[in-house]
Amino acid sequence: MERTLSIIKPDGVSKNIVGEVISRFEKNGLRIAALKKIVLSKEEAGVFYMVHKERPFYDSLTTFMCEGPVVVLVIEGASAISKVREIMGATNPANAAPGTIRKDFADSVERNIVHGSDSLESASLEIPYFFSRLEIL
Ligand code: 3AN
Repeated sequence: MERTLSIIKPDGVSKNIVGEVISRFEKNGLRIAALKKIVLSKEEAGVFYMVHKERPFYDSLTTFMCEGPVVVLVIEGASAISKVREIMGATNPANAAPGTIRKDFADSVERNIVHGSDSLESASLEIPYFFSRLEIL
């Protein structure tokens, strides 16, 4: 059993596909262990994406991430980390496999609808960034 952090980004929320994204996780046997809708500050988005600090898209990415509400989720299940990433599709929607969330809904490599932790180590840092122990059921 694994837990992973997912974020439905501001583009996913404004396209009104929160339910669709969650449904794709649930239909693949994953369970929602925690969920909330929040608005990130530029600083909070910046800390979350700190690993990309030196990348040319860091400023634009962190501005995008706080342009509107996001839905953050803890997702639980067998191989949850790799399953969520498979359901999301490749970072660039142009390269994403058919039937993935990013292929179906993303507008660009930056505005790509959804985040999913990329490793056990990232998940173990990202989950407590948003949720306390008491909020994860
Ligand atoms: P993933 O979300 O697929 O793990 P990462 O960790 O490489 O991808 O990138 C984090 C986020 O940064 C992506 N979800 C996307 O929003 C943005 N991003 C990645 N690469 C680019 C790029 N070349 N140009 C603009 N934004 C990017």
